[in-house]
Amino acid sequence: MDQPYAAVLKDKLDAESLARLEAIRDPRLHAFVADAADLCRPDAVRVLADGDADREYIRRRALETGEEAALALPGHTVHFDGYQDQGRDKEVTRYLLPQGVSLGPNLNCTERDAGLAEVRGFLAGSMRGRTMYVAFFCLGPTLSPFSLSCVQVTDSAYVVHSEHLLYRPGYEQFKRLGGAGFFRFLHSSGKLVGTVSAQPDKKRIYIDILEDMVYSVNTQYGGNSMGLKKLALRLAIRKADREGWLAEHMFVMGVHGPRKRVTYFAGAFPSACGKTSTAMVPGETIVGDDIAYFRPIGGEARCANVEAGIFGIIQGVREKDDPVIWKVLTMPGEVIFSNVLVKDGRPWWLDMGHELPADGVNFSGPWHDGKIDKQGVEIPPAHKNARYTIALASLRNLDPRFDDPQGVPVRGIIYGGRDSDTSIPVQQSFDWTHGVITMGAALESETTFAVIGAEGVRVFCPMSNLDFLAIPLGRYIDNNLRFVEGLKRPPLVFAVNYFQRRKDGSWVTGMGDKAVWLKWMELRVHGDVRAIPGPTGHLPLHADLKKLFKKVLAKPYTEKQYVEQFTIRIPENLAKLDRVEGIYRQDVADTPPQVFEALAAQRDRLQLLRTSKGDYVSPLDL
Ligand code: SPV
Ligand code: MN
Repeated sequence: MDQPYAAVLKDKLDAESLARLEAIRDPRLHAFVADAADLCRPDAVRVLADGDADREYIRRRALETGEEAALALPGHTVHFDGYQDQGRDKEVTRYLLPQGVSLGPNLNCTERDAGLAEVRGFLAGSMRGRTMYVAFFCLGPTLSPFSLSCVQVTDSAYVVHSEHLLYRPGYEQFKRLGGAGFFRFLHSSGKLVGTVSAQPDKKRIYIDILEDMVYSVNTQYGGNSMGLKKLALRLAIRKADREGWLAEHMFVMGVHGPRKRVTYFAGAFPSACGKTSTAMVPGETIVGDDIAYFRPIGGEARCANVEAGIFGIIQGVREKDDPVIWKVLTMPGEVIFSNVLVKDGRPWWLDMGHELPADGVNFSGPWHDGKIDKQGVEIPPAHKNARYTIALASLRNLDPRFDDPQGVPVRGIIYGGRDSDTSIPVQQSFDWTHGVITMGAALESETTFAVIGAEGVRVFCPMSNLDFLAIPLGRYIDNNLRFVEGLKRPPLVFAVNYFQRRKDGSWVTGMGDKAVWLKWMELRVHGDVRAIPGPTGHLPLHADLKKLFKKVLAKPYTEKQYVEQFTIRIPENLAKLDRVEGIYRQDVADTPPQVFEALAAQRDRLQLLRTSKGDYVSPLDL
């Protein structure tokens, strides 16, 4: 080990940890760990290897530090984040911008030197009295073209425990490859009251794009503290841009068609808009629910789940609608519940299909019905963004190819947002470019609780990935457009909308109907059903949906329902085109010209149809 690091590390590491670090022959890694220790001043540094002993050690530490508490069922624990730390915090998540680099006005940036000084100032001495853990992971399957090495340094056993469930082990990979282009994450809990941040105003998540490194401090919420999740996605988007692949906010799943056919789809939905529940639709198989990398391999679009677990929203998980998850959450096995209500050692969450206790412990501390916070706002029994963390291995619907080093071949991409009044439940684009632009780049969605801020506001949400973009938006769209160059068979592109409402606010489609849309898309991939060309894409035929509703859900599906759901709302669609085009014209200097062309062509088709058929056009009149 190089001399300058040796002194710092020898002082803090026991012999085993030192040997483990030295076994990775990469001076950048040694420098990173030494710098973190020197800056944060932990009492001890523990370097973790792959394997059960260290996993068990971390589980124990999370209980000893009080970051997690045991629940009644074996393997179940609960973790609470601070009252103001219940979701990703966009405002304080920033790119450190080196001189001369611009990421466009859609991305939150801060000048690099000032940002580094600020965040390192908050980190200085922040681990006194604690142990600093050094943990190694692999994003994507190991020994695969998708593999990406990451090292997480943190003083939170909860963070490491979560990552043990959510990611593949990476220590052996580091030993084999050295760091080779690895990502580094430094998280410190900061000053605490109990187990949550004492200084929420000093919460910072700063992404150093020059160094492939992220700093996070004074936060516990997983989406802010776990480097491997959305912070790694940001770095991966930059790496993908450099290397010619894609890093997306997408689930991956196998949809099961006729004669045992399995067709793989990837789908981008904003947070809390049905991504996990789509990937978990009964009868299908899940590869992943949140982040996927895409590579062209052998002339095919292939993709891999970056993760090995689920950090899922627990609100609304019910025995009847989500039998697979329900079972995992109610049987012994390793589960971390976060920000639920706990009463008598049992976790309770919103909309679980059971009446909740009138008191217990939640993210506000001891809680009782009617408890109000400092602003006089009533505190719900559990937070809407309460979550469960589990390994995918605990799911009985796990797709057998989930760990395939070559990924799975993707035949369809699905874009979906929370849209109460504009788009129809399912449609297929005319081609890749039309889909990427009018369904992906033009995606809008109403905001949810997954991000701190107001809910229900319609926002621009390209590819459901805007929150994580780390390159200028136009460039990212261009990468998506060009991804299929040279592919023998580009995936088909679809758009879905589960959130259409009537004027009185009631839902137009049923919660479980997505199972039918998936089967229809699967049949379209193989050319097994016809479709009706409309102004915004190809629509399903009533007869095909009717058959599928009967077969998949044993439900009738009337022509009246079909007409209500699939009527093209021309004024709403035109207004959306105006909004989206306005954003690209005003804010996105590097918008590829195809975007304007595709939006204009869509406008022309809608206007032409309006001239002959009026504002609202039934699919039967197309
Ligand atoms: C999301 O919000 O999209 C999530 C959870 O998947 S988080 O880790 O907060 O990003
Ligand atoms: Mn997500």
